[in-house]
Amino acid sequence: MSGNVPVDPETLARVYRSLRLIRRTEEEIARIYPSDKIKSPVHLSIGQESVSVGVCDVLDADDVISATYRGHAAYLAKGGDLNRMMAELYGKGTGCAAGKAGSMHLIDMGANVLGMSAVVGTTIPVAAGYAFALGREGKGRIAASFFGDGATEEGVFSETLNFASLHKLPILFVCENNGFAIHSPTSNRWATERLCERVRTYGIEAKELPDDDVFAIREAAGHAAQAIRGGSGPQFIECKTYRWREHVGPGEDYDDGYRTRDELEAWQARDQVAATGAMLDLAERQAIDDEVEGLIAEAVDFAEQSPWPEPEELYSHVFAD
Ligand SMILES: Cc1ncc(C[n+]2csc(CCOP(=O)(O)OP(=O)(O)O)c2C)c(N)n1
Repeated sequence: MSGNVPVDPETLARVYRSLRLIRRTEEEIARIYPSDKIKSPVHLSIGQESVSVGVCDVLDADDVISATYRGHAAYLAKGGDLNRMMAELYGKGTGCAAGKAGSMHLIDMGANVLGMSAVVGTTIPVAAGYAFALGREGKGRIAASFFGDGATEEGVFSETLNFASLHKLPILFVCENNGFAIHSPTSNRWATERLCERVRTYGIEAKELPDDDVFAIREAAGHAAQAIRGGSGPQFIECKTYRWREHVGPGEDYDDGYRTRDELEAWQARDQVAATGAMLDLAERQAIDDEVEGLIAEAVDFAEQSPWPEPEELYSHVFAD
């Protein structure tokens, strides 16, 4: 790993467990996907896990997050229920959205994970609205909103930054800059790469992290969260990261001509799951790996054994009760 952030053994084990759970869950999703048991498109975060894990590790249980259709990592890092996530991907009635929404629309309000959306940028103002309510509540809770580099091109991104700064909302904006919106690199889409500079014009402190070092992300998020709790208003971090798999689906796309395998290999060489695992004592690491495999096997079994939604469920959740 590139960072030199000191870390205590408990944090290391907790961070590794979270990274490993997300990586192995998504690898299992990719393995199952061709069987057609998973009924929704999947946008995998493999390679990007450290952003969700580094940020969520400094949040409290009653803090709130929003994320996107590429949301397995944030959902799990915040403590979303794995069984109900897997059942949701299978379209089963026990899923976290009752089997009606699939991978792109995960939600677990018990873990303070707000509903995700397939529509780029839309969960940013939702998180700000929630942060507005948290500010009025006055209990020191904060919101964190995860989104991709592509989402920063949506008008609602700028509108939300302005509103959040004006009203000093308790919100941490987290841009997962994986360099691409589907197949378009930021260099083809952005007049300048200086995203943080643009954000600062709204009066928001912004920090750019050059790579996906999980402990550097965790440290930056920790400082930002502390400032927000102290009344600073919104904070912004941009984390450079890399999506290892195709935009949507379980496979790779290095033959599509928009990026090279060399680029991937540079990121894989600093894989945060492997790097944090290598810092652990072998027996402790094995115990975590075994626990993670058990949880994933249980979740797959739960999804497979769960019933389909009842036909009469079709009309529930359409309007608020
Ligand atoms: C409003 C809107 N415009 C376009 C799309 C099509 N679309 C789906 S994903 C995507 C790319 C978004 O890229 P980014 O925000 O960087 O997130 P990433 O997929 O890299 O995680 C686009 C353009 C959409 N879903 N919603």
